Amino acid sequence: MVRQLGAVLDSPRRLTPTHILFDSRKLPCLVLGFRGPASYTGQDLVELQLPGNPALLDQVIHRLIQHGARMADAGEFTFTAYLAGKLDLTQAEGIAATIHATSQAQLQAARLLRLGNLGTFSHQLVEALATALALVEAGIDFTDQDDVVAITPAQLVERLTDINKQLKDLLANARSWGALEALPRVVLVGPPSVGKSTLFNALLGKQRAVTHEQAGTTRDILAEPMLLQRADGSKVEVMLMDIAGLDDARNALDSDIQEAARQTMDQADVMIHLGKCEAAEHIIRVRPKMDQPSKHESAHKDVLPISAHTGMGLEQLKKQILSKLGNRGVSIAAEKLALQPRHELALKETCTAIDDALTRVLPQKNQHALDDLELIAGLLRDALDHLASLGGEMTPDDIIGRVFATFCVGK
Ligand SMILES: Nc1nc2c(ncn2[C@@H]2O[C@H](COP(=O)(O)OP(=O)(O)OP(=O)(O)O)[C@@H](O)[C@H]2O)c(=O)[nH]1
Ligand SMILES: [Mg+2]
Repeated sequence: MVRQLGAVLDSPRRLTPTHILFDSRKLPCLVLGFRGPASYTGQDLVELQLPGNPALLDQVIHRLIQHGARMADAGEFTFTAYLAGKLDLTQAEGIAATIHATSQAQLQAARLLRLGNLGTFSHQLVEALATALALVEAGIDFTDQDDVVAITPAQLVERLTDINKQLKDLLANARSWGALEALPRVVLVGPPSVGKSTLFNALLGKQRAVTHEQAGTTRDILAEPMLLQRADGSKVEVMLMDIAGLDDARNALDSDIQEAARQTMDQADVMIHLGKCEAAEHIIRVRPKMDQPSKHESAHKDVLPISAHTGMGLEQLKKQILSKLGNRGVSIAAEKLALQPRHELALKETCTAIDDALTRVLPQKNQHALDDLELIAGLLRDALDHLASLGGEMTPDDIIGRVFATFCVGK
């Protein structure tokens, strides 16, 4: 087997069919080799592709461990790739965020991190800031040669202002990761059996909730991300929620179920009400099951007639949800960076340190040479430390540890 693996590395990136001998049974196996440094971690890598039976995989892993292999730690593959310079810290965070993403918006934001958008941005500014610092430090070394000025105060102001503007623009234009986690909630509300869960499924386009003619089918809170398309083609994501029908509680279980339903209603950004209710700013009133011969003559003009069975009125309902949401939906169309708290902190601290340096340099703007060189250099070094911690060019070990601790085993 080991000899075979060596051969696989000689013709990398090609699937080689083989088998593993297991207690005289032959287990089919495809082997894929990656010769370092052209691999994920930069090392020589061999991937085994086996029939996806968990018990079988356990046996193979056990056998490999008996022959000297070991399990990877959480995030070890990506950490090794990071150490080999294959990706920067923000890209590693993008991979962790992809693994944990629960919505389209999070997947999209994770993709931008993974592609290195934030890393490339910070790397360019690290270069610019390091150059400015080097020029200031050159002044410290040549203080006795008055006519030699590595950088004039005016030039330094210009460079620092430019860097600060780029940082502040990014902070102003990016959104925070927390906003992605808190998708606006659109809650389906009404009496039992009115058709909430059927509408939930119809809006999602999949059978997510159990539906039944019997009242009291839904007992728990169901939540599922839903994509809506605006008139301009951009997409927004909301969390669609289905709850138990509102009813009088007959026992302790009922009252817990009703309490959970009411709490969910309290947190709703938009409510779709399928029963009788008072009008309110965030409520869309619908009249369900319009495909059935109706007992009532016609619905009130503010009540949208729909049928989850035929799809009638559902497009109008989606439009109404969008208009009630205004700009609260989480947009996923824009190639907009989302910043995790660590990123925001590092960017803000960089700005603060540069602002402090500028406060020192600005009054000297018309001078030929800089005063307070050591102090200014110190502030710029602070700024550089914060900025370089973003991509991991200079990062205390505890930050690196925290980033990789969020991975699951084997990634
Ligand atoms: N004809 C017709 N029947 C519908 C429609 N929507 C739901 N139903 C039926 O109404 C019954 C109740 O539907 P559910 O979606 O389970 O109702 P619910 O409001 O979620 O009920 P609870 O979870 O018990 O509160 C089921 O038999 C559905 O098939 C519709 O648009 N047209
Ligand atoms: Mg239901």
